[in-house]
Amino acid sequence: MSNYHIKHLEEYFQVYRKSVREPENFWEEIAEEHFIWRKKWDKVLSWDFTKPEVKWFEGAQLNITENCIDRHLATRGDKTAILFEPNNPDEPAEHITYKQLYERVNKFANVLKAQGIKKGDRVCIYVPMIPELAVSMLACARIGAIHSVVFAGFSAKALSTRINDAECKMVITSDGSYRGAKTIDLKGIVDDALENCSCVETVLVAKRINSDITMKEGRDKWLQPLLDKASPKGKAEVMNAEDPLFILYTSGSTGMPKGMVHTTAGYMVYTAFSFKNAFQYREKDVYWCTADIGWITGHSYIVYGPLANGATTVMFEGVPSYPDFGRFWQIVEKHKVNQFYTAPTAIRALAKQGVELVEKHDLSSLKVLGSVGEPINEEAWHWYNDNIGKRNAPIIDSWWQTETGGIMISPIPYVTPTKPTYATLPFPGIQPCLRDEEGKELKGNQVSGRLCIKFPWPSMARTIWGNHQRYKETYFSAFDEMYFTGDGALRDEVGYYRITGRVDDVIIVSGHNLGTAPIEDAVNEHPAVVESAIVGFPHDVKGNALYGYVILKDTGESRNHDNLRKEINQVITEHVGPIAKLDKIQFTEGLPKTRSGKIMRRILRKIAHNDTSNLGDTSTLLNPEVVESIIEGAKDYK
Ligand code: 6R9
Repeated sequence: MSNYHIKHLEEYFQVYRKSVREPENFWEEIAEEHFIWRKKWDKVLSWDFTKPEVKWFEGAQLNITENCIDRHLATRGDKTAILFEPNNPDEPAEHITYKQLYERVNKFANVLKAQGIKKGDRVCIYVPMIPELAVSMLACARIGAIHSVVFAGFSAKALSTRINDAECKMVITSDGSYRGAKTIDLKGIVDDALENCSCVETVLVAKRINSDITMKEGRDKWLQPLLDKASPKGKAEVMNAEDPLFILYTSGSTGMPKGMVHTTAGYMVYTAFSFKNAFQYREKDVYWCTADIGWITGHSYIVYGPLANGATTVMFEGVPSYPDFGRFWQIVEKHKVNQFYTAPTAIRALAKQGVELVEKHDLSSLKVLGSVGEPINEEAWHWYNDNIGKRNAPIIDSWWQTETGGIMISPIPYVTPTKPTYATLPFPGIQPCLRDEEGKELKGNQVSGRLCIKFPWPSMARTIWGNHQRYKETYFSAFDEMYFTGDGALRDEVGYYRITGRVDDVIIVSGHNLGTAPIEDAVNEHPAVVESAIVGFPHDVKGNALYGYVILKDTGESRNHDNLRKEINQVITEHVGPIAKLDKIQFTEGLPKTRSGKIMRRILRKIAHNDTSNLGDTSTLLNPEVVESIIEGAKDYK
């Protein structure tokens, strides 16, 4: 039996049991067998959730880039590590071998050092999905600098907030970026952001779109000439197990984004282990995760997890709709992708386009399909299963968070039988539990409650940068001595988990606790509906009533909206019950979304409350323009 690579269900249960009964032995064996260390640990785990403080592999020394690059050179030097697929399909793809990656990372690391970056310094990376993004992260890790990647689509304001919070000494960026038919002036955004950031001394600029930009004397430097002069060799800095590897910001329900801090050894061990199992990666496979590296999904499952396994990982610069909505499938065919990992929002957008664009392409290489980021509704699950996997590639609906660092609850493909909309079973080492509102643990099956994790796992975030108190309050105060996820979940009759959505989305209508997620699922069942979002608004009698924002399919024919409203409420009555009927239904062209596809309910709630005076920073949205049109449309519902 191998603890590292699970191959059938019986083995999963054995491995899982061991991981719970003897967690330290379990992780120690994996760490011993599958990684290289400069020095082994003195203690596998020490933890105290009251402080909270968690340490994995204390006393160990290592460098994550030696595990992701150097150790593969002897056996996989000429294997493609990063397969870069440009925005423009006519531009050739770039195959970066492990040997080339070694040289590029060393050169970059040497440039960072020459520019005065030292172990522990923070470096902000604001780079589009081009190889320099992954290379610069690895270069930071190689010299022990802490990277803080900010999604290169965020506004100057969002960028400056993050740079200042982490007190970054350097920003790495590019002249601009391609996004479908558009170009974005990234350097201009950086210039605006830096008006408010006195901590930044140096800006390194990669050339991507050859635009005319201004370089600030003494601060801004073109990257390529520096790289050209740098040595392709270099020793990796020796890091302690608990030294921070990176900071990644995630938005809270209120206030400042939270800079989640991930540390070195535990993050490496868990992302590598979970990658191997969640995707059943085999040596010759080509793996593709469509996320942007600016999100945790990209950090863990484009860069660190795959490279720690010596995998070939695709990095796609563009968007699913360019040059047309068949682009994803064209790339799968072109590179014979074996594992494909994307988000429900992308699946729904592509499903809306019909199957003609799918059928043009040979997708027979696909062995595993993944979903992450939000609950996947039944319709999308079946579309993905039928049309992309041809019912031959299991779907792993993987639940996890920026804070958890790696996949927590997910089927293991070809091992765990899947069930639509269920994330199924916890990964080895992960001990989920459900609690009711009073904090009582709900034992047994067929229960639903708040999802908590009761035992530490190696890749959990250790703190919020500069604000440990907030870390404690957000994650360890709702329930005694447990990590609280903020999500609700149910456990079915066989112990499978289904994530039902954020519990902050619970609305109390006439004394009934209604989760918005199941009502949205019901609305989405209506054949005319693409997507919906439900929020509460104050009601004289019921306390709260429900307000639904609904996107309709574009069928070309006009339908009577009042009839549609009746039909939608009929579907809700059938699926959830009459208590969940919507008082107001506003048809809209779009819903405000974060870049990772999550609906910004905070904004919708304010609009439903008729309080649009202070909507907060909407510039980080994927589609800020939609907010105005929803406010306009809402005027008909007063
Ligand atoms: C990896 C990532 C975390 C939140 C999480 C939950 C939602 C993610 C999900 C899912 C249902 C899944 N979420 N995966 N909900 N099923 N398979 O997305 O991290 O951006 O921090 O978001 O996303 O609500 O709490 P992050």
